[in-house]
Amino acid sequence: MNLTEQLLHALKKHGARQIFGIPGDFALPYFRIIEESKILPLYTLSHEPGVGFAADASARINASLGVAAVTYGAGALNMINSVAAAFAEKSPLVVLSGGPGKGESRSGLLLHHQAKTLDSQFQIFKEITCDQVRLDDAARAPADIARVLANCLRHSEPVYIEIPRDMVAVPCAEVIPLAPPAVDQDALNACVDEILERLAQARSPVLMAGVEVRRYGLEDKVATLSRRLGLPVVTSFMGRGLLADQDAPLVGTYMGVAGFPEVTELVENSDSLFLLGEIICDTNFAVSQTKIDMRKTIQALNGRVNIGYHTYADLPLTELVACMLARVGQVDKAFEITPQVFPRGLKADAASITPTDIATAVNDLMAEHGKMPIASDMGDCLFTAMEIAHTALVAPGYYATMGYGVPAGLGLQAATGERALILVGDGAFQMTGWELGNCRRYGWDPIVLVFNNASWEMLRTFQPESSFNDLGHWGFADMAAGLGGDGVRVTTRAELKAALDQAVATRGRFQLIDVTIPQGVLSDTLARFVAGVKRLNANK
Ligand code: S1T
Ligand code: MG
Repeated sequence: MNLTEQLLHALKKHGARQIFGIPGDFALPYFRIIEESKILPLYTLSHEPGVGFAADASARINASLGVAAVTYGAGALNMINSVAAAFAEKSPLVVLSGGPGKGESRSGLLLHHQAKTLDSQFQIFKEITCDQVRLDDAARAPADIARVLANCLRHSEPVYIEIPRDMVAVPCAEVIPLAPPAVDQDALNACVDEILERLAQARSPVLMAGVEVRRYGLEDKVATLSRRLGLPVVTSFMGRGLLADQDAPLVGTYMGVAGFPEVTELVENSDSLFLLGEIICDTNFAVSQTKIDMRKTIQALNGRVNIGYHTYADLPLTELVACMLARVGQVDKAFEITPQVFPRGLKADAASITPTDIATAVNDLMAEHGKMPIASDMGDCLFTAMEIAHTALVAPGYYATMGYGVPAGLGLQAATGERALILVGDGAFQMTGWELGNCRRYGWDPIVLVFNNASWEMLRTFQPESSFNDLGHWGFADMAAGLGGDGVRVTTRAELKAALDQAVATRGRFQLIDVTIPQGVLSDTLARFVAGVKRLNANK
């Protein structure tokens, strides 16, 4: 077998289920092998940021590797932001890039797509990946690929694999996956003893499930652990959607001053907050009413456990959860929680539409037709998602890049076969919404809700005096047919309900609902967030 085929088999063995990509002349040779070998299905999209976002979403929704295949230079460097988002949010994304062959650097000519040096791209990707390799030696390639893919899964962070175009068809041995490193059982048991003791002594312990719980495929185990320990569970803003399909005592999403009061009170009054796989970042904790004393928390992240002022190193989350589960017996504790209540019963009248009306309409829709997984972009649409009943959600809740929503919804349907509900603002749709034009080729049919307030509204809330936030109204509904879908513009709540009913009844074509939202009208959640941030800033 050749080097590319061995790489593809290795990707599949490590959990990859499809590849998203855009070729170029440095990539044509390996793309041909991808297509002809049929080892993994290939979906080409229209712009590399979308390729990265779709591959990232496929990794998150399946808790496995996502694969983004691009050409050298113009392709790979065009995807930097998507890979940075995956790195920041611990998504195991594999970047495959074509590259110049060995002899090409000796021509004495500068190569097209070359930035500074031929090695610049490799160096740039070092900053946003946990491991990298250039496959320029077939003898070393199997071990290099095994190491890089093992690190991608172990750290749940992107990796970079450059395939020189003169190496793609070179004979190559099989890639043997590496066994995970041994864990110090004494340290693991001591750590679990200490955690269980702290939780048992606490008056009001709370478990906050973070993204690593999903990345390592631990949601069902964590749900069981929380029931056995009698721990109410919350998620952070970034962790929204976690445990949605599990039997867990899930209270809701913590957003400090912007969140639901009963969740804020539970978290900020806890005397033992167990942060399981949670990234300690500003979008998750900056809006705390009372500064959470991180020293009183138990933090398990990145293979380390911090308790008070000491750290247990090299304890993978998977091992920690398994060891705790083995200790907590077989019986669930009986205890009550007050789960977050979500808006229901949209008045289908002639009133204009607010983002919270959209959440209400979606809650009604899911109550009638069943849950849909959601892909959300950054903007008020993501704050509105906090008002939608718990369901699987992929969104850039920490790195906060725009452009994620539509490609991520396509990646979600490619990876699971499930129809996605996509939430996206008009500004973000201008960036990557056109990827919808690829749905027809692949039979994808998401329902797309465009929050069209003709504005970069999140920015206007913080700087209302700037007119550059005015975008003017784009008629996205009119553009849908040309892209192979159906589009409708709605301006009243009655029209919104009718459009959603029509969309859910129509399969095989994407359904775009261009929702006109009066400028300055925010979701209840974003309004609380903005007021809270302004209040916190005023008190600094
Ligand atoms: N460019 C990219 C790729 N991502 C970003 N997050 C930004 C710029 C900055 C930015 C925001 S929110 C926002 C911008 C430009 C406006 C979003 O507009 P739209 O999609 O219409 O949503 P809404 O009207 O609901 O705000 C964040 C704060 O950095
Ligand atoms: Mg907008």
